[in-house]
Amino acid sequence: MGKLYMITALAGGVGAAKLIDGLSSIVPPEKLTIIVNTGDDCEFYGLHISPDVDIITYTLAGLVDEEKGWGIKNDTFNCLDMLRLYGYDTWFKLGDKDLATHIHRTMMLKSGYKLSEVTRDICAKLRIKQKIIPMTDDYFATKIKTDRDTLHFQEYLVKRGSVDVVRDIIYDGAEVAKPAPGVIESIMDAEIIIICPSNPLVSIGTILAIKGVRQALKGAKAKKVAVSPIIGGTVVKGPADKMMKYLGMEVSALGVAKLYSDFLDIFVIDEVDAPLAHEVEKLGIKAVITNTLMRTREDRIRLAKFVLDIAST
Ligand code: FO1
Repeated sequence: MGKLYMITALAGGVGAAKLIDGLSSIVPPEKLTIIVNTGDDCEFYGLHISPDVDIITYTLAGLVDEEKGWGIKNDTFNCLDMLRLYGYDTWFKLGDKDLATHIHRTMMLKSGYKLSEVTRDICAKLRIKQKIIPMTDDYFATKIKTDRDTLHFQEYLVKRGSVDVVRDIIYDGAEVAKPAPGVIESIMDAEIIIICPSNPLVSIGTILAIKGVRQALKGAKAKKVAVSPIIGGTVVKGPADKMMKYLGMEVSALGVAKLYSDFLDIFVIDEVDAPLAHEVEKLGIKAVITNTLMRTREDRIRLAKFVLDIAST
């Protein structure tokens, strides 16, 4: 790779973290900014949890539990065991070390710092040199309207195991939430923008729902490349396929391309989806085909290199 490009990535949790890990091994850290979904943020025991921000942070710090894709490796759950004894709900598995992050975040927020400032502090302390920016410092909660009730996203995903029929997705707070400092700037300054293979509705869709973000993407000079999170009609992880089906969308890479068609230049789809390339191109998006599965670290690096090569030619 010749020129060193300024790269901004839009990211959710586990799927995004794999590509970000690949990118971080080939891109100098000062050239990489990651804008992260905060629609999944939740509160337990008075603590502010920011799951996607933590997944990206722990991954870049080399701390993530690789098997689960979230939490800290070799963490213990003594605190949670004790909380269970006291009668608290413990379905959201917060490890002992992980809890330290949430305690630190909550204490800083209570002292008046913004989520983006807290994130910067955590990154500095974990010696992360890439810039991680939460999409907003304001309240934003993704809620899932099922055929029975309305749930916070983590209740839908973790507590109920994403078994419910999804009637609607509510971006609670989207009308007032402003982009965090640096979000719009990093989109406008980037030479390459990467939309990670994350849930297009509840990870990327939330970022796009923040005032000014979609507009900035449309106007940005950067080459905008997305990697499809849907391979052969299903997802590697998470409920994106179920959600898209219930909401009457086409559950395929093409269905995802349609959600990004107003700003996207290039769409990276898997080899098994090669027959969809023509339809993607009819949307005015260049379709490129490769193996998008990231099973190993080598896969992550290979896909990251592929994305950068495609974006810089
Ligand atoms: N995912 C689960 O499936 N079960 C859990 O108990 C769980 C706990 C958890 C704690 C901290 C954290 O940062 C993430 C956690 N996740 C858990 C992952 C999280 O629910 C989702 O993967 C993301 O919100 C979607 O990107």
